[in-house]
Amino acid sequence: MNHLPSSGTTTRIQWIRERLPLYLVMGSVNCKHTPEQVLEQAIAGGVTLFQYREKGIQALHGSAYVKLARRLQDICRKHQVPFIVNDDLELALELDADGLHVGQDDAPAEWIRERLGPDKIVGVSSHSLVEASRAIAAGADYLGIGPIYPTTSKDDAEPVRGTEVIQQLRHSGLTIPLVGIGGIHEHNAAPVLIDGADGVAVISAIAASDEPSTAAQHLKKVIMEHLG
Ligand code: TZP
Ligand code: MG
Repeated sequence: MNHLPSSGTTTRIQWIRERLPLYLVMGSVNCKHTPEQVLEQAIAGGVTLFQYREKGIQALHGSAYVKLARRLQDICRKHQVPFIVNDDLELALELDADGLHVGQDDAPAEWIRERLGPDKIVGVSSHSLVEASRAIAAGADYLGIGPIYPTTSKDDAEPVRGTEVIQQLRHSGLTIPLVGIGGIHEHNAAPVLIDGADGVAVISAIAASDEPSTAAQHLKKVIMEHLG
């Protein structure tokens, strides 16, 4: 990944924002083709950020889990796409990943920031203004907001929020980079951006597609039209 600017600077915020437009979140269970193929094709189609999220009943464990992470990280490095780990600080440290994404039920963001230091990206899932404000105070670089629409990719998903929560965060003056997540596809991505997100995070729209590259391209086109 190109160098992440120092914390607290506007260039860092801009750097993060530029990498959020099309954020692929994925693990082996989500993929119609091999995860390596999906990631390669998704990046070719315009994915700007990647999160390794190996979750679910069929998820890999132990050395298979770590080996897949390394292979996907190699692909990201080759294309200069930042590689973020979902909810596994030890893996993020072991791999020297570019960052970590945590949910509200995971380790506290303050602690994650302290352990990773200022030179890594920290993302936090937030569902309300209170959670968002807390995550910002804890040192989050970006927020994941959702589920925007109904999703079948997360077993313990919170209730659907619609894009209103994004509007609410922006109207309250929050300027932190943020992505919407949950049930986002080419046909419903526009309102997420119109209401104030800097990008969309998707699992199935790309990973479960027959043609991840085409799926990513189509999404990217809609996104860029609305990011201006
Ligand atoms: N967090 C909120 S919704 C969700 C996560 C990880 C799942 C998103 O998957 P999909 O397939 O894009 O709806
Ligand atoms: Mg989690």
